[in-house]
Amino acid sequence: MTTPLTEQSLAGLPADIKKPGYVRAERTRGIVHIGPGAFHRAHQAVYTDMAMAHGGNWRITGVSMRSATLKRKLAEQDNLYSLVVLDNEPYVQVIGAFDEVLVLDEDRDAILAALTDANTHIISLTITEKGYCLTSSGELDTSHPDIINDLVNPDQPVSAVGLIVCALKERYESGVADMTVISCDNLADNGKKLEKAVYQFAQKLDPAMADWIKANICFPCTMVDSITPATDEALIELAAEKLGVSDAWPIQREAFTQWVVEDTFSGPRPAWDKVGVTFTDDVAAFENAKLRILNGTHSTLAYVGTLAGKETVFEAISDDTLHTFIRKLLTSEIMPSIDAEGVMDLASYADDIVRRYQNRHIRHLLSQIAWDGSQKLPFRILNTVRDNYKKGNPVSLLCVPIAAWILFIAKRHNDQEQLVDPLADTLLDLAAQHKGSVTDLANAVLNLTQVFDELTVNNNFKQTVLKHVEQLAALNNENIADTLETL
Ligand code: CS2
Repeated sequence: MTTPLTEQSLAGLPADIKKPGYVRAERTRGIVHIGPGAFHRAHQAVYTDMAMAHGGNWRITGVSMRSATLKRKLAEQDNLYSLVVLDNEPYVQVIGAFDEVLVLDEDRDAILAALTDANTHIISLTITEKGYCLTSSGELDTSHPDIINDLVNPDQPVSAVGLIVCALKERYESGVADMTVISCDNLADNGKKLEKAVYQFAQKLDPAMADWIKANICFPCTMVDSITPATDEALIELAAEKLGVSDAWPIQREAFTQWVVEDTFSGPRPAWDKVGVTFTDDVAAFENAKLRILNGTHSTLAYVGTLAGKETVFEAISDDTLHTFIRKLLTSEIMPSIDAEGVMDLASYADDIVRRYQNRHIRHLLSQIAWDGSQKLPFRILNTVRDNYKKGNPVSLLCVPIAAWILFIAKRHNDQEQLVDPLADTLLDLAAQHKGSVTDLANAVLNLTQVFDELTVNNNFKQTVLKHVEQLAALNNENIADTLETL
């Protein structure tokens, strides 16, 4: 067994490995991050690590809502881990920002203490779309079991919203509003949605507290971006080879990274502005462009690419017809839906994104992106469909990923493979009921208001999706890609 990555082994790492630019022991916690998965550790934690070289106590306590694996693995290596950047000029950087990882089931008291600590000035989140417990119209879902639980037991929260309100209650009682809550998930208007969910939750407990939160606490909107495939064995081996010591949970990502944050804070923040974070008054254009251009085409590649027999983003985008389809979808239906005049050049932004998909060093599994379709597609595709209807623009190509998602559900059911989605039970039940007819299945899925909201009664939308479902269902893997040429 090789020596693990620890404080002790840090000094002896090869010279080309980047290390924290500060003395870890001298810095204390300033951030509690809920959901310290690969994306957070490859993105916000890296910015924070680099910002600490400019000063400040901004170590991060991670709060895992479920799994204890990360806590165990990082604890054995003094909460250090390595970031492996896979691009034309690869490099490895050891990140020291974490001070510990806590797990909700095991460390409730320590988590509440960290959240209410006077030195914690930022609560940030990467909990994915489903973690916000919102209805399809963006309200707090008070029928969600976690929210029901937390409203009855507000001191024993199991939801992120419940945890945040616990932390803010302490600030409300002390009257010190020096805390900012930052959503870093791929949701349109993420800060506003979180603020509303927190407000609606707090209002049910104590309206005066809810009003205080609204008046005093900032929830900036953000756009986060960096392609971060899940950690696998190959990465663990590569990290060990580069480091000369073993890292039980390294992370990987492309060199490109972007973080745009609304410049509204109710307390101090790390020197993020010195390490590449963009602060702006208006994040909406950035957010819309990223969600629709990147995440929208990512999900399209995930479902259409899987039907066409591809395994990774690189494989899918290397297929000429898939590539051409993505370009057509971007120029004729996605880009015209975004109002970014004076903020960014959408055409070159989209070109750069397609180029990022062509990074041969990154093995980003389509199956990873295909997770949670019922939660992702509303932000990535359906909002674009809605805007196109409003503007009188076409929606036909946008209906292809929706059709492909429905066929993907049918395929998972037929192949008896797991469907990772909070609505998996409902979706697989529908697939079982309509096993003989994808048209019937599509009709049933398109009636789910929790996904499609008012589009469930839009006949034109439904007919267009149905047409694509029938067309794509009639094909086998090889000619799915070819058929896209005819759409
Ligand atoms: C991806 C995103 O897994 C997914 O659904 O579309 O995680 C994507 O890689 C990031 O948003 C890129 O910033």
